Amino acid sequence: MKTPMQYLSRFRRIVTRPITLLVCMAICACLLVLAACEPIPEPNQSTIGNANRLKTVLDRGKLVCGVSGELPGFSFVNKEGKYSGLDVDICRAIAAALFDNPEAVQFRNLNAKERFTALQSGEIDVLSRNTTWTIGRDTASRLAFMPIVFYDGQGVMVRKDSNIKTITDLKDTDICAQTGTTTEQNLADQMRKLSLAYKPVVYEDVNATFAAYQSGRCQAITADRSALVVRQTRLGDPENHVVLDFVISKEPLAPAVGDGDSKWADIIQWIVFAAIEAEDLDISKANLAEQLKSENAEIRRFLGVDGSLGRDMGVANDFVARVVKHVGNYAEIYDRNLGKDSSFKLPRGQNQLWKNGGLMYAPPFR
Ligand SMILES: N[C@@H](CCC(=O)N[C@@H](CS)C(=O)NCC(=O)O)C(=O)O
Repeated sequence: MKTPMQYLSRFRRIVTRPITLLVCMAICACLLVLAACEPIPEPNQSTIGNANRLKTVLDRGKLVCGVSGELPGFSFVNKEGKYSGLDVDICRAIAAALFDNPEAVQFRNLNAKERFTALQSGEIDVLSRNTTWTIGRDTASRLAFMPIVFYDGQGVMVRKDSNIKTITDLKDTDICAQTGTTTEQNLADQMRKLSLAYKPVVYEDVNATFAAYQSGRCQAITADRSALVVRQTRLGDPENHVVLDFVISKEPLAPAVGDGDSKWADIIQWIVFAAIEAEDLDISKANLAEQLKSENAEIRRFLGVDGSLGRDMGVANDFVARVVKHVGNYAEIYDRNLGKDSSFKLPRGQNQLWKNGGLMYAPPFR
C-alpha cells in the first residue's frame, strides 16, 4: 500500500518527464487552433433580407427611407405631409441618384426604439435618422454605417432661471431623456463617473419627453445638442431656456443600411460622399450646367461626363450630377436645413469641410 506522499512524488516524476511535457504542449496547440477556427455565426434574417437591396429598390420604383419626422432641421413632416431636413435630403439624394427623381422616396417615421428593427427586418432600405454610429450598433446590431453627415455631441438644456450652469449642478435633479438612445446611456455613464445622484425620467416618444421638460416634470433635458437647439425653438417660451456649454459625448450621426449587402452599402456611401466632394470641388446647383462643360479631368470624371465611376458601381454614370441637380452639395443641404438659410442658423463648426478646419472629408473619386 502506497502512502499519499509516494503517490505525489510519482505524479511529479510523470509530469516532469520530457515526453509528457511534449504531449501537453501538443494538446494545448490543438486547443488554440480549434478556438481560432470557431465557426463564423450564420447570417441572420436581416442579412438575408438585404441581399439584393438595389434590385428591390429599382423594381419598387422608390426608396423606403426611415426618418424621425419629429426633428426639425433633420427630418420633419409638416401639416401638408411635406418632409424636410438634412436627413430627408440624404434620402432625396439617393432617390435622385437612382431615379433622377428626388421625390421617389417613401418616408417612414420611426422613434428611437423602432429604428433598428425596421432596418434589420428589411422594412426600410436605409435609415437616415439622427443616428449615432457606435460599435455595438455596427456589429452586435448588424447594421452598416455610412459616412457621417453631422458631427454632434450630447448636451443638456435647462431653464435659464434654474441656476444650473455646469454638469455638477445636475446633482439630485430629475433629467428627461428619450429611451432607445445613446443619450440615456451616456448620461448614466457621465453621472456615475462624477458620482452625481440624479433621477432619469425617460419616455419613448420625443414629444412626450419635451412636454415633460416644458411642464417642469424634470429640471433638465438631455439629447444631441443639435436636437436641443432645434427643439428649443418649439417650446412655448424658448427665450427662457438655454443649452448649456458642455458636451458629454461624441455623437457622429450617420445613415445606416442592413449588414451583408456591400453593393448597396457602396452605393449609399458614395452618394453621401458625392455631396461632400461636390462642395469640395465648388460644384453646386447654381453652377452645375457650367461645370458639366468643364475641361477639368477630375470634374468630368466626377460628374460622369468621362470615365465609368457610376456605371462600375451599378448606377447611372451621372449619379453625382443628379444628386447636385436635385439636392445640391453638402453645404447647400446644410445651409438650407440647419445653417444660414434656415431658421436655426447653426454654425458649421466640425461640419465644415476638412480644408476649412472641419471634419467633412470624402475619399478620392477615381
Ligand atoms: N443620436 C442619438 C439620439 C437619437 C434620438 O433618437 N434622439 C431623440 C431625441 S431628440 C430623437 O431624435 N427623437 C425623435 C423621435 O423619436 O422621433 C442616438 O442615435 O441614439
